[in-house]
Amino acid sequence: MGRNRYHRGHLFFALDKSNRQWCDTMMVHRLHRRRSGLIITLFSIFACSGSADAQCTPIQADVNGDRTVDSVDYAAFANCMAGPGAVPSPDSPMTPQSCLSTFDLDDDGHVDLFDFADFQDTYTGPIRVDCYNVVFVSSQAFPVNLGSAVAYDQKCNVLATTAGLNNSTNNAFVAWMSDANSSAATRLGTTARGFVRPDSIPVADTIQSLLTNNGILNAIHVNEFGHEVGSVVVMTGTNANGTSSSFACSNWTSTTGSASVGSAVAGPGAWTASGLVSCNQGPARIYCIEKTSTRILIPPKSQGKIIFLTNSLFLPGISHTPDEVCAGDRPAGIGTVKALVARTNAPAANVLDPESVYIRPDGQLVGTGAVLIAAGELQSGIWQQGNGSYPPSASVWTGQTNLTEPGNLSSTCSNWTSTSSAAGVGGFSFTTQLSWWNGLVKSCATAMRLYCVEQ
Ligand SMILES: [Ca+2]
Ligand SMILES: [Ca+2]
Repeated sequence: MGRNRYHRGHLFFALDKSNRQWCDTMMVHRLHRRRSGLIITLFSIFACSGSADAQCTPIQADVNGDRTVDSVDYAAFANCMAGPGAVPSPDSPMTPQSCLSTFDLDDDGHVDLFDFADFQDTYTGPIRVDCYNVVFVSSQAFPVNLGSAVAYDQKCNVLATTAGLNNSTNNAFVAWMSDANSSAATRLGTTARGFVRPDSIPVADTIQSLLTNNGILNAIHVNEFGHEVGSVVVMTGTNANGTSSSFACSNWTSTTGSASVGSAVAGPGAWTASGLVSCNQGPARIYCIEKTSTRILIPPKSQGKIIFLTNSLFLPGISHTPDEVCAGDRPAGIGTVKALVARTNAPAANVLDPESVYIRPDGQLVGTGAVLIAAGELQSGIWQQGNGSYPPSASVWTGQTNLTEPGNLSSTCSNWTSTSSAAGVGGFSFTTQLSWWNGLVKSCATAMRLYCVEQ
């Protein structure tokens, strides 16, 4: 574990445009803290750059060496804090010396509230963006005829550099664009792992989870600055498995024909391949993906009630009720679950608690009960089955266009008892937008999945 000890009594100062914000913040703060002392000591710029791992440098207050400063480190800090003028007397495994070397951030020989202020400034949370591969939607739209898929890589790298996300050689990113000569997956390579949004939200750990298992943890609807872009169409020319689709505006040379696109608010499969658009619709946004980090991403898990998709398909009128199908497909260790469907005598909202938080089996936040009841935009979609798998695209029975009113005989396929009713209401599991609930109308003779919620 490298420790970020700075050089005392020497004046080092340099600016490095590739530095991440946390470096800059830390430097400014140290300058400020030292103005009240006898000398102003600047820590070496080598704390922020100059090594092969320049994008994920050690931080002094990182006691467990995982390069993040988070609640684990805070617990150790609290154990060390003895107050002004006192030598730390921590519980094991910390020692007075390890407390001082890790948490005496202003080097005055004790761990006190001044160090706590410094500690807060270095706090990164469990996902430190500069330690992982960043994935974003371009803030700008680009012409569909730049000449090749590869030509968009440079656009991504310019955006990433401007946003302070790129490496020192400004080539860490590839555009998620494919054509007959180059696929996005090939340019991404096979060794990269740990993909996160610029706002520290996890997307996927491995390329396999991204492209093979459809395990998209959160949709990629933020740009390189971490700002929301909403429900935008993103041109890709790329299939769900990362290979080249047949539709790519004539290898990105023409404004005629059509192109495969993804949806920035979508998860499994549809994030890269949700449909086709005409190339004559003009410039479009692109996804950009960093490829240099090989750090394992362990996504933080939220606490809450489980909400999941059935892996079984439910056919109205067949022997099981929606609740029985949900019970049969619930994750191990989960107690009572109910189907999130409208019934003729009850709205779907009756099985939700507005005060509760709902999470997928993988621990990713879906939303509060209040947000779900309002059919609001989800933090992440309900696109994981109770058994942990992520179906690429799933249609789901819901029974009403909103969650606050009972269904009627038609919208609920006769309260889920008849395949002969004309058509019922359902949604698409792959999106975080309202169509997760009411995006489709289907013949009641259709077998589809169900959303299920822990009670
Ligand atoms: Ca840590
Ligand atoms: Ca101190």
